[in-house]
Amino acid sequence: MHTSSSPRHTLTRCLCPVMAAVALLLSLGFQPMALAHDPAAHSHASHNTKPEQMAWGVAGQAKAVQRTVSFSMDDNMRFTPHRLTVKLGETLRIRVHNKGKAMHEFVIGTQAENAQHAELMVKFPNMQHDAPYMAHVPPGQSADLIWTFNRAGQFEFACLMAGHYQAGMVGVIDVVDASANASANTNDMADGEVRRIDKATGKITLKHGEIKNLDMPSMTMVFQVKDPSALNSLKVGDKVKFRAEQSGGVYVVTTMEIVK
Ligand SMILES: [Cu+2]
Repeated sequence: MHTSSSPRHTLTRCLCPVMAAVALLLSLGFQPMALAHDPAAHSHASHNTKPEQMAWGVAGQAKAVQRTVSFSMDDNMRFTPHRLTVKLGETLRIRVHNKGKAMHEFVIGTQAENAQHAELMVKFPNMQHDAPYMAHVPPGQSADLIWTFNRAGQFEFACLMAGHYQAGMVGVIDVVDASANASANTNDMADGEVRRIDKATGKITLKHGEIKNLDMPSMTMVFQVKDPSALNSLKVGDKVKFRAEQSGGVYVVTTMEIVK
């Protein structure tokens, strides 16, 4: 385990002396345009002096690690555990062990990004990628990732080896903004009455009162439910308090409780 910190941390990942020199010059303030290189000849992510902000967080530094979480991967195409909850802003060391006889990997991303990437891996099974949010782990070996979860939301970790994602080798990461939840309990809960429940698609129809945080007046409408298992304890006619957010053009119920 190395404990070097940035900007050298990113340089140590780089095996290409040209790009290492470029990265060093950049870190000293040189302008990138003054240096010619062929970007196609290199993988991208590990060559930046500053880690790239992704929708699901940013590469973390060893000295910032707050806790270590461990996962195992196996040839049944499963991660154990398959769920991870993180506080917004936390930096984790993610230790991944491959118990199987096949190559597996652990790639953090949005659901959309992983699904698209998984499809490409089926089409081009020999593609190799390298980025700070992924680890390729040969059979019997372990690898570490250090990641800072500085974006709230629901993300995935997935194995994108050809066919593995499609076989269900995927898990869920919830990055929770504790301050947002605290305020949800006081101000931002709207009143609703359940009109329709669709467990198959994880949707609920609510006749609701004003939703202040969305600036939306009373109406009856369909919401996506962030945790569809919440629908199991509901029935039509139940009165609820809920919080809804807009996410990618969809209205999502993020918190919901039954009012007695
Ligand atoms: Cu796999």
